[in-house]
Amino acid sequence: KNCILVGVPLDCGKARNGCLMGPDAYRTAGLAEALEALGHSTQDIGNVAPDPVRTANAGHLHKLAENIGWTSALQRTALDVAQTGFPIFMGGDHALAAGTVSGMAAHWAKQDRPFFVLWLDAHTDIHTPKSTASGNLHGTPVGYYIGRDGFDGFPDLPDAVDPKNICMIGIRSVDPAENAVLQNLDIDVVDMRRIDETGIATPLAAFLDRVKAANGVLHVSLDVDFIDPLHAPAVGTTVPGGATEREAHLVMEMLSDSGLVQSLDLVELNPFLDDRGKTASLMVDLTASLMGRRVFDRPTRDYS
Ligand code: DIR
Ligand code: MN
Ligand code: MN
Ligand code: MN
Repeated sequence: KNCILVGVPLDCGKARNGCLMGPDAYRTAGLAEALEALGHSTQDIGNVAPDPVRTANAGHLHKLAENIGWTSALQRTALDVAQTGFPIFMGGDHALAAGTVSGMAAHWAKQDRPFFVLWLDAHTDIHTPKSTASGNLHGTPVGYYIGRDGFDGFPDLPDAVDPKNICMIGIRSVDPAENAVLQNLDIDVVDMRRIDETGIATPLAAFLDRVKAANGVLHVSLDVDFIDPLHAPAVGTTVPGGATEREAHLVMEMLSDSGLVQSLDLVELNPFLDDRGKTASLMVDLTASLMGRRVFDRPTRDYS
C-alpha cells in the first residue's frame, strides 16, 4: 500500500491540551519506519492546518470556530489524499473524525462503493452541539457524519454515513442523550459486556462479513481510550475496563486479514500524559498489525 501520513494537530475538541503533540509522537515512535518494514511505501505530507473561521455565539461549546475550520479543512484533505493512497490521520483528538470520515465517505460515494465505519472507542461520540452537556466537540463527530441536525455553521455534509454501516466496539461510557438517540438507530454497538460474553472476535467477524457481502470499504477510527488505561495511559478521558492489548491486536489482525480497510484515524493520544512513550508505541504497533505485521500466518478462520 501507499500510506499517506497526515498530521492533524487538532486539540480543540475538549479542554485538556496536549493532543496537538500527537502527530510528532507518532513520528518519534517510528510509524513510517514500521510501515516501511512491512513493505509499504509511506509519504508523510506534514501537518494540516484548520481553515480560518470566525463564529459568534459559541455558547457553552469549547472552541466552536476552530472545530468548524478543522472540519472543512480535513474534509477537503481526506477527499484529496484518498485518491492517491491509504490515508492514516495522525491526531489530534476525535473531533477530527467529523472531517476525515465525512471526507472519506464523499470519496467512496463518488466511486459508488458502500462505505462502512468501525468506531473503536470507550465512547459513542454521537452528540450534537445541542445535546452535548460538556461542550466538548470530540463527543460529536459521529453525530455530524451521520447527518444529525444541530451542526449550525459546520460545512454541509456531502454524503451522510448510513448508521446501519457503523459498528462501535469497546463502548463503556455513554451519556443519557446519546443512549436515547442510539435506541432509534441501527448502529451495531458492541459494549464491553458483549465482548466479555462472546469474545471480541465474534461481533467483529459478523460486521466484516457484512462489509464484504456489500462489496464495501471500511474506515477505522481508533480512539486511544478503546484500550484499557493500564496499557494506554496517554489519554485525557481514561475509562477503566477497556480492551486489553491482546484484544486490540486481534482486532487489528482480523482487519488486516479482511483486506477491507482503506483509511485510518489514530486519535486522542495526548503525549503529555504518556509513560515513556508506551502509548504512542502501542498505537504504532497496533497500526503495524492492521497493516500486515504477523508473528505467524494463520489460515482464515470462522468465528461464528
Ligand atoms: C463525552 C465524550 N461523552 C462528552 N467523551 C469522549 O463529553 O460528551 N471522550 N468522547 O473521549
Ligand atoms: Mn483545547
Ligand atoms: Mn472518541
Ligand atoms: Mn473515547
